[in-house]
Amino acid sequence: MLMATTAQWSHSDKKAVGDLAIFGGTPAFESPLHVGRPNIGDREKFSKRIDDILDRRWLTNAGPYVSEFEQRIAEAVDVEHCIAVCNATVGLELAIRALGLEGEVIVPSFTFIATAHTLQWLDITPVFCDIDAQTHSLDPKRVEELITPKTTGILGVHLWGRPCEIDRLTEIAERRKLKLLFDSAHAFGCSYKGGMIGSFGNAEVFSFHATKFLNSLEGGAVVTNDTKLAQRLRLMKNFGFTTYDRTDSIGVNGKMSEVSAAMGLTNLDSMDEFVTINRSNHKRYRQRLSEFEGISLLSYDENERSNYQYVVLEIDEGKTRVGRDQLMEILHAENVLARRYFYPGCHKMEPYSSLYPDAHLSLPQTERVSARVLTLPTGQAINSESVDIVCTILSTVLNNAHEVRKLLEERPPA
Ligand code: T4K
Repeated sequence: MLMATTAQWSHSDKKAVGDLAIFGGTPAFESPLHVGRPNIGDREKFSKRIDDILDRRWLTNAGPYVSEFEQRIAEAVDVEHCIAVCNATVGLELAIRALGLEGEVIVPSFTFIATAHTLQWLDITPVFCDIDAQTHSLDPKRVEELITPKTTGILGVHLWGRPCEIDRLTEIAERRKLKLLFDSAHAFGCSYKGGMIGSFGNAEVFSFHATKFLNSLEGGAVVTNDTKLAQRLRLMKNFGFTTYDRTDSIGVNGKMSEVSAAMGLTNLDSMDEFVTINRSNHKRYRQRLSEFEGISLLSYDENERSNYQYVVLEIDEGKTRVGRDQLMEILHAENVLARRYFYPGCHKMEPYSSLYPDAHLSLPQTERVSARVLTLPTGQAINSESVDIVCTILSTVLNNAHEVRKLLEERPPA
């Protein structure tokens, strides 16, 4: 198991404003504490699988480890078909094409840019829909209002691994005869009303990127209970080949390699350990941060299964006095690389900000939430001591907010 990043301070330090690295103190951590530091399972098991791959000289193209990985993912999320792919972005593109989406697709703007790019890449208009401020996911009421004769589908995102309002989206999609696809990049191992994420809509797409709770170095999977869709996806991810020298339709190279599958299998073996660590870090952050007015930690439903992959703070600057971006700067100076995912929202990034300059007018909650959110490090590389130090830094800042703010404002321009 990986050791946590070395701290230069114990959590009893950093009690005074002058101790903060941004004002000249020594950074709390020698090396950076990342959001998205990979979880890594048993190295011996991984090495043995790599030896097997080399001995077999079967490196990619539907090798035995990819097949085993697909089978185990399908079992884990209780779905009939799993098609492993090289990453979730390509997985989404394949699913969008295989489902025959075109025209307009309704999608949140508050998500990683890949969600919107997969539509635009295929010349489909991403129609940005506002989120619900509580769930951070598509607001079903707003979805309904955005449906036009050109709409062919809804692409929901289970942001932070917390499920969308799946029942309501399913009802809308069925009634309005739309396809329903989920970007489940964050949600492997999570459940909704007792059913595993992966089994909803027409298809769902997981990411197994290095930074994800479960990684296969790079990788992803499309999961579905639709047998015909699964057959189409299998052909499409392998250039459209139906036999050695025949294609019936267009395809691409979306295959997962054997080395990626070996990493995915190794990490699947350790998945329970990863959940336990994330859960315990999350609980520790909650205990330490609950006393601060103006900071709320997004919760996971304890009646469902969750991977607790993200530690997401919402900062209400009116109460904390120190803003989200100032807090991030202070943490970065301490080598705590907090991230403001998914700021500023896809609609404010190119090409969308030029294509849809007025999009912000209908996205008030997206704008509000993306200005308040800060994600903190968690995962196997973070232990409770690191969590305590991060929280001590935050508490020093918040308990001395007026002084900190004044000192920040007095700094000479960079
Ligand atoms: N849909 C959603 C909702 C997504 O969040 C994503 C990906 C996708 C679709 C597409 O999935 P893939 O096609 O990637 O399978 C990172 C990831 O690259 C991206 O996969 C992920 N979402 C997103 C939320 O986070 P960046 O731009 O923040 O990556 P980067 O390089 O800044 O890395 C994040 C942190 O992790 C850094 O502090 C460094 C650390 N890190 C990273 C890597 C790769 C490590 O410590 N070790 C590593 O090997 O996007």
